[in-house]
Amino acid sequence: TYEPYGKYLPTWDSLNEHPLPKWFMDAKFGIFIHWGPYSVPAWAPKKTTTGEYYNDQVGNHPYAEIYGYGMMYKDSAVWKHHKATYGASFQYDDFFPQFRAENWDPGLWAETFRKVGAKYVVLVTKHSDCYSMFDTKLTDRCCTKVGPMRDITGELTAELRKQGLKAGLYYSTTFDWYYRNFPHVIYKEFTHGQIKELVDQYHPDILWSDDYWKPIEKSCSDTWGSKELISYFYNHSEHPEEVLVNDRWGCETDGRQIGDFSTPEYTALPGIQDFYWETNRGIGRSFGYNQEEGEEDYASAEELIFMLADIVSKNGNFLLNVGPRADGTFHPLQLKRLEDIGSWLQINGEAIYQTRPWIDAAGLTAASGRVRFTQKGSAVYAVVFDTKTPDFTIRNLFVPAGTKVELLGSDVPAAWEQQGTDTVFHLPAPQSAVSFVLKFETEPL
Ligand code: FUL
Repeated sequence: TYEPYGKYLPTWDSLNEHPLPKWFMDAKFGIFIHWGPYSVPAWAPKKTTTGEYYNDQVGNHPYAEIYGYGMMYKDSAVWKHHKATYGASFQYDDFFPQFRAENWDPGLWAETFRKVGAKYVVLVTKHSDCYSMFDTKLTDRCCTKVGPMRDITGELTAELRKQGLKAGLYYSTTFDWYYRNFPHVIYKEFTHGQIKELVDQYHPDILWSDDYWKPIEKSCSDTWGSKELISYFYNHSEHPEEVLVNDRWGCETDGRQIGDFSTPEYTALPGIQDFYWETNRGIGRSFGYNQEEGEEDYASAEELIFMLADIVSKNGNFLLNVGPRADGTFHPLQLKRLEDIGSWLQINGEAIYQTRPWIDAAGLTAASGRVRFTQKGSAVYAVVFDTKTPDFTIRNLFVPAGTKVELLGSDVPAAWEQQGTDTVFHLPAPQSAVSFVLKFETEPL
């Protein structure tokens, strides 16, 4: 039961009044963390049982965090792997004692995330295995009672805040194979109890729900009482206008966009969007650590930097996932990707953080190089990809006379001239970087 409390009522009309916090629009780059007992088997197929690349079927899906679900599907790739590796009688919960986080240093994690340029982190506090990565009174299947014997969420959120990072918490509701056969009312009570624990104990900056995006029961317009949960979260936050929720709440909303931002997964939206959004994805094809994946499965640093610039140019954020190993360390290749993004941001972050979309998101060079635009104050930025020559042309770009053009990270101004509807640039030297940024500043009139 919810007492009427605070400004936000449990109605979409009231919740839709909630403003999008500026810090989120300024942040642009966040880190998602999928870590838990599924990081022990750390396995998902790269190929299906019939040999083609993985597909979306349970047990053949590339997401290693849903291992416990896949192992229940007889003859699936995960089922076969599980039987061969651990034996048919080994249950998912038998992984709990092996999930020990023995080398976990939350201070080092938080420092790493800050150094690679992330401004916020979203931690999975409970995935569909219903193992809680926080201190909960509502179940014994949690990190303070079996496994690490530490409060993962409590320790990490404290360290993130010491580093000046915002702390978001992810919670999976519908995709729960442990409680799924419980009566709906009991599961709903459990979910509400746990989410209230998260809010009261850790004061998240983002509550990132993972539910079906539409109701699972047609007749039910709000499967889990999401409106109550969102209003509870807003109203119980010290600064309700500084926190936010995503859009995965299992609700029928008459076609209205709900929550503060939308969450496309492994994809970017086309063009500049009015409703703020955040793409989430893994470095490879999985969120949870998949030991099958290596260099060839991971997106390159260049691709990831392109995704960041592309998303930001269209009014979004990039939430890039790391899947730590069971002991609490990062795979060196995943860490390297983050560090490469961080090095690029060191020089070019000015074109990303605190920017807003320009008139156009995308452009092309005459040699078909990809260009993404952003703006901040009186400056416009062009993030240029696929271009290693010192002289190149950006098509359909008009640069007003008197504009100062600067190559970020260099002291020498870039020369340019207008040629018809295009602009030709002459950089002091060929660029070796995967991508570079031109900054345009026009004297205010
Ligand atoms: C999806 C889940 O099924 C994945 O496991 C992952 O958590 C992703 C962020 O959301 O819906």
